Amino acid sequence: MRKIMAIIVFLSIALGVFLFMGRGNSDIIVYIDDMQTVVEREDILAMSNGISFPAVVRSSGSKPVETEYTGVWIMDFLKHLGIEGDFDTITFNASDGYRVMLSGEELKEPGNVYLAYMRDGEDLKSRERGGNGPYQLVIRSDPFSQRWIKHVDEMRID
Ligand SMILES: Nc1nc2c(c(=O)[nH]1)N[C@H]1C(S)=C(S)[C@@H](COP(=O)(O)O)O[C@H]1N2
Ligand SMILES: [Mo]
Repeated sequence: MRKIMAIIVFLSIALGVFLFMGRGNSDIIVYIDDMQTVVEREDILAMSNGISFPAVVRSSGSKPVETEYTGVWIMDFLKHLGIEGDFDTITFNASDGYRVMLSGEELKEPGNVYLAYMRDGEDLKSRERGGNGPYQLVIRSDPFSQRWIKHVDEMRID
C-alpha cells in the first residue's frame, strides 16, 4: 500500500514538473501606473485572429532566413486591455534582462510592431527550450532585428 502511495506521489510530481516545463511562463504582465494586469496566452490567441506576415530573420552566426511570423499587432493587444492611444512610451522587458523602450509614434505605425507567438506555424519555444519565445516582439521597420525582443514577459506603459 505504501509502495503504491509512493508511486502515485512520484508520478504526480513528475507530471507537475513536465507540465510546468512544457508551458514555460506564457503570461505577460502589463504595468500601467500602479496597476498590474496579467495577460495569459489564451487571451493573446483570442485577440489576434491569426495575423501572419513574412519576415527575414538575421540571427548571429547564420545566414538570413525568410520566415513567417504570426502574432497580434501591438495596438490591438493594448486595445483589448482598454488602452487606446494615451501613452508616450512602452518599455518591454525580457526574461533574460534585455529591455527596449519604444515611442508611441513607432508603436502606432500601422503594421509595424507585433507581439509574435508563432513562427512558420509553430509556437515560439521558450528560452529554456532553445527558442526566441514564448513571445517575441517583431519590429518590421527594424531590418537588423536588434530590437526584436525575444522572451518578452513585461510591458510598462508610460
Ligand atoms: N531578449 C533578448 N532579445 C534580443 C537580444 C537579447 O540579447 N535578448 N539581442 C538582440 C540582438 S542584438 C539581435 S541582433 C537579435 C538577434 O539575436 P540573435 O543573433 O541572438 O538571434 O535579437 C535581439 N533581441
Ligand atoms: Mo545583435
